[in-house]
Amino acid sequence: QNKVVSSAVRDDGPSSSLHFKTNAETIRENIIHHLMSFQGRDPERSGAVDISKALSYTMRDLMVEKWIATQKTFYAKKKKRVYYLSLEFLIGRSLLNSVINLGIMDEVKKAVADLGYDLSEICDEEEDAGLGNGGLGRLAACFMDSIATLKIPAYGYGIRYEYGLFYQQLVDGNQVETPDNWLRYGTAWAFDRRVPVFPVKFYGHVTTYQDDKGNYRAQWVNTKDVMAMPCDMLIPGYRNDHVINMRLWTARASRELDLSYFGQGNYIAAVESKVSSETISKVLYPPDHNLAGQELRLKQQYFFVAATFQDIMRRYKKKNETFDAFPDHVAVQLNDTHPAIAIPELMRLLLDEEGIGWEKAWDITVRTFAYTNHTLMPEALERWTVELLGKVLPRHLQIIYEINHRFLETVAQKYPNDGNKLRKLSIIEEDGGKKVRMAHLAIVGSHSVNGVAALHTKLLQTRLFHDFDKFYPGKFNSKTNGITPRRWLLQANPELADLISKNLGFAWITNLDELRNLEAHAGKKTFRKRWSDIKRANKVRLADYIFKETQVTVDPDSMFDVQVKRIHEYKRQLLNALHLIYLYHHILRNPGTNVPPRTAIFAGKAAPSYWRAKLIIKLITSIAEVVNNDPRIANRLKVVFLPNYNVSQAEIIMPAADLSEQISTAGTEASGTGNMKFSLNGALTIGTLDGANIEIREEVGEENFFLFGMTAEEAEYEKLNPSRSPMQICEQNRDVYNIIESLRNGSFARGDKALFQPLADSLLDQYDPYLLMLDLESYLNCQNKVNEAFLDQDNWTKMAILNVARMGKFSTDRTIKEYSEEIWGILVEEEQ
Ligand code: 4GP
Repeated sequence: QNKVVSSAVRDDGPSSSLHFKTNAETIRENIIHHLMSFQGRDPERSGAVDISKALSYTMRDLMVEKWIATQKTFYAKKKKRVYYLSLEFLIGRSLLNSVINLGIMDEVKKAVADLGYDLSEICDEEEDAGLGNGGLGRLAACFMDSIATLKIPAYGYGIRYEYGLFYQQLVDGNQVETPDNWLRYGTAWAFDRRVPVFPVKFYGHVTTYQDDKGNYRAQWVNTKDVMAMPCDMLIPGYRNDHVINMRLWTARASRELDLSYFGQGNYIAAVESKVSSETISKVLYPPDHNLAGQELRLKQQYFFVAATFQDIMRRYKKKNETFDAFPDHVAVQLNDTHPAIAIPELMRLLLDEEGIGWEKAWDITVRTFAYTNHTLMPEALERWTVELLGKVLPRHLQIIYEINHRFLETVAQKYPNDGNKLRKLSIIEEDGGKKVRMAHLAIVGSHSVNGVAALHTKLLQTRLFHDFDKFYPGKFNSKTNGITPRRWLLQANPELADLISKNLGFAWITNLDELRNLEAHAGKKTFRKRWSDIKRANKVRLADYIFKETQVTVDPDSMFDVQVKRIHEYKRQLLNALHLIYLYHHILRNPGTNVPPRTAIFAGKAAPSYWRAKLIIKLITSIAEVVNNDPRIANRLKVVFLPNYNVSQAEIIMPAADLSEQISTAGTEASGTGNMKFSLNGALTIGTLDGANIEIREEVGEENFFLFGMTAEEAEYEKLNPSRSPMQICEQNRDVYNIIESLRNGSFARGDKALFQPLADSLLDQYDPYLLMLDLESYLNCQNKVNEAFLDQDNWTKMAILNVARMGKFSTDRTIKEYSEEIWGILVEEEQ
């Protein structure tokens, strides 16, 4: 039976609750109360689903009291507040996390056991809240946990999508998307509220009028309005009685049914108008790193920004008469450019609603905003056509033009007669139809711009935003990402967390640097034995899961070689696949080889319109079909693709991995956070010098990291001055030739030669932007080293322990402290 969480979650009793006494008895009573009063269920006839919901409500009750108390402290202390604006929060499940953070594990387990259930079974009933695509959304969720744990007065703001990221099925090895109807049975975690409800305007046009002081003011009129209704999700800090919330907005029609249509007897038109307003919060856009340029996406962005700012203003005005102190009380962090329309929105509120002059309004605005960039992919840089922006948000377009005009004046002062500079820095792109560059708007309108790992920030400063870095010295800064150790070790890997706590105490949970003390244990044989037993148990758990999901049997004693993340060419799942083909050929040719048995595990979603990424999935599942069914391989190589990767699946995968594949082309992955999750759970990394891999390697030591491939500088140079063409590499290396040939001769496509031809073509293309062929030999050699190292299991375990011991830096507690002190101007109180 899976143990849900360690007894090592402190046993010094429940953290103090304010009202409701938390012992197993009262928890059980509350579960029964919820079952009957809210769910209308007979406790004797209810099942795990009902109990799961009733327990969630019980946890929520506990959190509400703490949340109210927390909010009061914010008001009482007149604290500066942080607003984290994000179109995505990839939360996953909340039940187990709240039990852990509230510090009542033993009581809850007992209460549930008294009702005849095991807590893990109850937790498995919960649907994932998949309100994000990948790294950017998951980072936001980890941030919320750290913000609550560090008691920073902050709120997350976003959209309560009715449908999260699509559900991925594999049909004949191909990705098929179905809607993720996560709210089908309701969720206990979201408080739908009736107040405050705010109108959000769209379309219309701008007029001017003279105000009572004789000044001309703009007025946005004849708009179509949609109402924003708040829904709060509570986030408990780790055992500190502190509970914050994310406020997610739902779109509602401003009038239930449009009476003008209704009066004309046109009932259908009346309903249509309601449906169209409410579409705004229906569904999360699935392409990550990509811009759709669609009107609905722009409306989603403005919808949540406009509602959020009405909420911010409401709160600010309760305590302040003027706006002079606004930036001293409000910090707004923009999670990528998705909420960047907030910059002209705050200007609009200050100018048009509050009657403040431009200079002052602009000063307030810039001091309020900070912007985080999450990707170097050029296709991810959001640009809205002037036509679309002017149609949907006419007043904002005027303001953006004025911001740009004033900004370009300052540029011209610094670089007189340099039209090229103006063109490069301008917020408006002129070539090929006018577009608003949201990244430029975000940089100009913020006092801080940060990248998410050291290399990423450097590349922003030297490549993507070089001219801006020169123009605004000191505005760019780096904040290396992290992960929350509560979810990604304490919750996901309870046995390992237990072992660590038994040897080091509990301090690591909120001070991850404490893990350093594990180094002293790496040399002890009994400790290593216990460590590897735990790893094996986690692998058995994953093997069972794999069987359940794919009906493939895998050997827990084989090397679990894992690549899980969104499917993207730059992340190079294809490179991994090429190695598996090599390994397959190698074992066939050398039946006596001593390469250790390996299980290659993949998971990840491709954007529905990204056909090449989908073809890569098809290739992996096709390799799996051939390899897994070839008796000559005798189980020495297995390949699996787990469908529907999500947070809960990651929680099973991470603790079971031996090898973590972080193999993006150097200079393309901004940071990565999966790399941190693996390493914190004792997997060794095979990786390139990209994103946070570089910093992970620095921390864990180069001898505990399998490095291959070019540096970002080399990759950049090779793109312009290739040292060898892919064709030459193919001709010079027999193994490589055989790999490519097998893509072309239909070996993995039931004889269909055309199926994977596009992949072979891209590999042999002189201009492959991801340089797979140039890194392939180095990757294959490095995988050989991995094989050798894995044969010495005891030493492998030692390296794994050192990896975990040195991961302290990658806690989001550290990341959030840096944001807080260096960007938001809020000192984090040390409590321990
Ligand atoms: C991701 C980046 O690709 C990843 O490297 C980074 O770790 C993560 O953000 C968090 O900063 N970007 C996205 C995106 O998910 O949609 O742009």
